[in-house]
Amino acid sequence: MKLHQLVLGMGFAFGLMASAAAQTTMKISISTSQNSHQGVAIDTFAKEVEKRTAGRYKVQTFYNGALGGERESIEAVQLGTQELAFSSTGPVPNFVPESKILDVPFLFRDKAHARAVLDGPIGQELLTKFEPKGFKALAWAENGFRHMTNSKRAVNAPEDLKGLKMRTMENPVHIAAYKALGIITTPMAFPEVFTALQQGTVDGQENPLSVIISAKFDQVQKNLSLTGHVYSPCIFVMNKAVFDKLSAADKQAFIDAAKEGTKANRARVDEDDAKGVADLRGKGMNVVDNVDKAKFVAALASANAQFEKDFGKANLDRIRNFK
Ligand code: EAX
Repeated sequence: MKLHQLVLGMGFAFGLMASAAAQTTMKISISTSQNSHQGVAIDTFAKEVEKRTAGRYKVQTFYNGALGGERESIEAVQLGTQELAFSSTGPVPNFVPESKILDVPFLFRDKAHARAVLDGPIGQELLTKFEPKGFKALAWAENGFRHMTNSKRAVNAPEDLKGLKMRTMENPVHIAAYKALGIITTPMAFPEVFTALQQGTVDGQENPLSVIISAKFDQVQKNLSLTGHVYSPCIFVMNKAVFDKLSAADKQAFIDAAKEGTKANRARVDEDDAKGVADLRGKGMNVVDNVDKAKFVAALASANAQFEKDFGKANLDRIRNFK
């Protein structure tokens, strides 16, 4: 072997080693700020992926809808222009219709119930429904229970909602239910909501305390009612082709990293729920904390009858009765 062949050969071998050790960078995005329950979810995920793959994979984190709203991010993941996204289920039915059942109002009793369903067989089975659509759903996480805010009046009962123009997520289940409550629904992507509230394009919106606080909606909304009308799940989604190319061990690393992200996310939602009302009162919001939920449930009777038709009463009962 001539010297130049040896050098070439060594160079080739070295190149292979270098590429095996090379770092692959992926992107993940959220629509809320870094200092939020979604921020801790993706920051924890990124840190855990890096740790669990010995730095071979790095996850770059984007906040505040910097890569687009939730629908755009999920679409980018489906197309593969973005590897990962963390999103509420708001726009998910447009991609995976089976997820709709989770967006039914007053379906879950409390966070413990919702988390148990999502971590149990029902939630795990729903994760698999993402696969034929080009996603690997890594884990469920959450926004928490949604409450209503508006700039017009204190909302104590459904009759106070009549004629209020409220921004909703781009979610067919929410839209049908809120219409039944008398709300004038205006679906809109999250990054546009603050300005829409500020300019009065809409009177109100609904989101969990975690979102209301991190998005500073108290600056543009006077009234908060603790309606807790619907649980808002979130999900870690990954492009399926990208996931499928990982080694078995790396696949597990990504799933475990998402589970760690979920733990941090839920802990932060609990913290925000514990101190959120006092915090928002301190910032000048008028908070109605004794909403008559039975009246809201009653006002949703016709919408619920439709949901039972669409999703199957047995499927809804399976979730309602899950212990
Ligand atoms: O995921 O669009 C919404 O209201 C969501 O709750 C928000 O983007 C956080």
